[in-house]
Amino acid sequence: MMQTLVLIKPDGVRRNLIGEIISRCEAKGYSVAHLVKLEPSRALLAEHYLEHEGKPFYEALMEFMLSGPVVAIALEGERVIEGFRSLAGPTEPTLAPPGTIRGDLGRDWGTKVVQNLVHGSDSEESAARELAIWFGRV
Ligand code: DAT
Ligand code: MG
Repeated sequence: MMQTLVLIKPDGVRRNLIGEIISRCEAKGYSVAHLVKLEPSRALLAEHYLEHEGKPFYEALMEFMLSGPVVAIALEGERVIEGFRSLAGPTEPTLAPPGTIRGDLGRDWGTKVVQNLVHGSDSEESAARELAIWFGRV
């Protein structure tokens, strides 16, 4: 069965939105295969965000992701990779359509890095890579 990596970022955890976000995934019909709340190391985050190294927002992104606990979820179901991206909505919460996680629950807080509550893998290759980083072989 297909899986994707979902992260509830520190803003989502701080705002007590873990249940709300997981509810939306489950209501859509996807299942939580694995779940852990943790404070990731800089090394783990550097591996996760390899593609963004060197970008102007990279350091702010790392600081934000290190600012508190996150929840990592292996979410499961047919076409769940694209399905979760659709549930999450586009990167910019200001422009994300109502009905999406980022559109309903997020906004611009004037920070250097966009705080948008969730991460979702963007392809089968990313999902395999990211699930291995966060969950190893489980
Ligand atoms: P997504 O999370 O929608 O896949 P991404 O992978 O391009 O977006 O970027 C990772 C995160 O970095 C994103 O969730 C928010 C932040 N980010 C992306 N582009 C940004 C930008 N131009 N300015 C500030 N933060 C940005
Ligand atoms: Mg991405």
